Amino acid sequence: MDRDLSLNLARVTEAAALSGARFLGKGDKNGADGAAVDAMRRMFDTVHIKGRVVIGEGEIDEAPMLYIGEEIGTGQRTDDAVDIAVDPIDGTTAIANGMNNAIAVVAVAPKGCLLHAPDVYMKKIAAGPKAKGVIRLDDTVENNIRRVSEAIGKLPEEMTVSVLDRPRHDELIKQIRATGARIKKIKDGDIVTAIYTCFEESGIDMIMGIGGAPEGVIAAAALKCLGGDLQGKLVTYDDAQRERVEKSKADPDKIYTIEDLVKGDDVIFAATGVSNGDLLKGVRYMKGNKATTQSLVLRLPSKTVRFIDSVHDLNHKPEYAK
Ligand code: VTB
Ligand code: MG
Ligand code: MG
Repeated sequence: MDRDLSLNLARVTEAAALSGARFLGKGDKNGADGAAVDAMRRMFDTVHIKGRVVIGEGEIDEAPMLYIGEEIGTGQRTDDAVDIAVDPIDGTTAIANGMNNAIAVVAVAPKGCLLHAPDVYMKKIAAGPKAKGVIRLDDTVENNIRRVSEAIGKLPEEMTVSVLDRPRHDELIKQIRATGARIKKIKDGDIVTAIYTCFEESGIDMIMGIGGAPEGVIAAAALKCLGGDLQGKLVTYDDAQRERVEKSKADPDKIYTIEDLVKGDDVIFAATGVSNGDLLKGVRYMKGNKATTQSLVLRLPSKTVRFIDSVHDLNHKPEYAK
């Protein structure tokens, strides 16, 4: 893929963040999502790719934009036939409640390289580069923590495992505690939290537990660029979810490695903070009708980790001005 696509993807996530951030603390989850989707879609219309959404806002009948299968981009560079995974806001509940860790995010890879994960759940385990190759979803929590502990040179007591704060994780939390490892519960945002495992200064060494399956593929794209590791297995709780898995080509029994989730040697990932997080600052509105954003852009072929700080003059971008 054209490496200059990176900057355009940053524009796409910046647009979603600038629009979604207006809703911080407003108690309007759907409003935030709608604004971010709309802004992301409009910015994609200016990008010279021939893209297809493989992970998006839902099926065609339930999502007006960025639905699965939607053709995206100007189509001008047909050599760049790409698959696109989007989450215009991961953390809409966080935005609605004025809480941390919401991001706007996209991952783009050559056609056929991203797992077309159905909108169900995924049991996940992820860790940073030093622990690459030692995590195994089919092994016990205790064994995984022990192996990661040895790989990263920290005692379990010195490690922090991040887990989504959900009743379904009560047993997992007990098992993690039994190893001595510390736990950081998160309300939302398991994409950005998986990314934290690749930045030692974040203090997060692993993530474990069940989150969204689409989020698992997007996180895998980032972790592959960052040299980290992730495995996932689909989880369903009701018939509707089982039907979605059946309709997809995904295998409900397979443990997907990071290479299965994101195939090949080319992927570009971009994320912009919507609300503040430990890696990316959220959108800030400044006097003089300006706003700042902070984005992370990753490109697998070069392994470049790029942070982009932008100041947006909203006088020149009336669509984001209030
Ligand atoms: C997680 C979380 C996401 O969905 O993937 C979660 O990281 C899973 O769904 O930020 P439940 O909320 O039903 O547990 C999100 O909260 C939203 O996409
Ligand atoms: Mg999400
Ligand atoms: Mg979302």
